[in-house]
Amino acid sequence: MSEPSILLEIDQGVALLTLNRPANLNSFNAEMHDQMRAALSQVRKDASVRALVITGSGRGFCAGQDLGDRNVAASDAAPDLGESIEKRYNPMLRTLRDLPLPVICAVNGVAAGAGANIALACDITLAARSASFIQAFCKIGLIPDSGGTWTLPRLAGMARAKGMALLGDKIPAEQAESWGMIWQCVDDEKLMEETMKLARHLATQPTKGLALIKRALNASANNTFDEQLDLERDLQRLAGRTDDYREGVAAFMEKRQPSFKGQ
Ligand code: T3D
Repeated sequence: MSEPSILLEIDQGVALLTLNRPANLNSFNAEMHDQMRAALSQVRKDASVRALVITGSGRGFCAGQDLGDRNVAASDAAPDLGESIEKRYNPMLRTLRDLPLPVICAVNGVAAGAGANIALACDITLAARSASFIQAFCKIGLIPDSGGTWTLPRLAGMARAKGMALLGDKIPAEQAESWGMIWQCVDDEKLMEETMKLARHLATQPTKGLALIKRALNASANNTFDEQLDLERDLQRLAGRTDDYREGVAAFMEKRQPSFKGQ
């Protein structure tokens, strides 16, 4: 039996999802997309999961689409990439963005094409010092997808977004950190230790509140200040009704550590 393309382990409130086609730098083929969809669905349905970590096996994080599946003869019809994006990439990106829990990405090596933009779409992205980000699309005549044309200018600014997208240069992890594209660059040998420490911490926090924070910040990109104030009012109303908010206030008043249940 062949190795699964996606590995999923759930322990102590943390789901660890590993992209697992190392011989192809964890690039996505149809089977891997199917397994990814199933794994994300499992994470969404499992109420015990309070943080998700995504990483890659082997020396790369993800090289985007498996180009072996796109190598058509000159006489054959062009593949419908719009359909691939509509049915596979966009649902994955929407799920990552909408999951009501923190999604942490541990970029263990090169992240290219859709692989780079999956990493940048996560809520908190850490990268090994030896990792890099490449908007490889322009080198094969494509445009950045998986949210890249939305994410890049917002994270790095338009000048850098255009430079990265039009040139396809390799951006080392330290530069990605200094440009504000990722949360933190860490030494290679510490990447998983640091990532899991962060994920385990987040898995003990007020999950519903964290989900509302994520929702508010994601919405801010398209809202006016006034609209955002209204959204904060509505989401704070929801946050104020959670058990964890009650517990947070009680623990503060009683000068003890809170015990959040994610409810
Ligand atoms: O098609 C649609 O559905 C639309 C959606 C598109 C989304 C996209 O992601 S399009 C962009 C696709 N990705 C790329 O263009 C990146 C291609 N890869 C590279 O440019 C380089 O591999 C890297 C810069 C990422 C890494 O370079 P390097 O020198 O460290 O490694 P390598 O030797 O190029 O790759 C190692 C192996 O992985 C190699 O296989 P081999 O020779 O050892 O048998 C290479 O062919 C394979 N590999 C790397 N990327 C892909 C891949 N195989 C298939 N598809 C890949 N994308």
